[in-house]
Amino acid sequence: MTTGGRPEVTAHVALGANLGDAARTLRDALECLDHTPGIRLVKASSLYRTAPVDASGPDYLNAVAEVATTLTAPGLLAALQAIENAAGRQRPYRNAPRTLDLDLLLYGSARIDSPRLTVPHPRMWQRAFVLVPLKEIAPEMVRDHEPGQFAGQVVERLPD
Ligand code: PH2
Ligand code: MG
Ligand code: MG
Repeated sequence: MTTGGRPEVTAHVALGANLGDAARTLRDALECLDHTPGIRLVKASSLYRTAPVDASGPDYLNAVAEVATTLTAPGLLAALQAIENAAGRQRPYRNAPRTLDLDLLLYGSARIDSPRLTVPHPRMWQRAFVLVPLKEIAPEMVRDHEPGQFAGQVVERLPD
């Protein structure tokens, strides 16, 4: 909690990349998050190599971060998009291979359904590439959604 300002909210962010040096990009993005005013990195999962889901192209590297933020949810979304853009993110078509994808999964206990932002992320509970790293850092969040049910989705933890 900071004195005087907005109280901190715990939020969870999914990181993904499958173009370029994905490991470097994800590590840089974690650092960038921590250096963004109003965002403090609390925990980061390991990196995971994952097979593309509903997408073509190379395998992804994925991770999940827990942050504490004094930004509003739209403010946090804007900060995530700025970091994506700085990493050279292009959007030629839906689910195209990308240098960096930062998705807001959870913003405290908020439920948000606006044209630009849906929280909790509507597809997170079907995606082992989100739930396996989320379970590593916040097992209580996935208690009712065992990643074991995603037998067909290949997720391999990389050594640190
Ligand atoms: N992101 C997608 C679509 N498919 N598959 C994997 N393995 N990892 C991702 O991050 C991912 C995906 C859309 O954002
Ligand atoms: Mg995504
Ligand atoms: Mg995205």
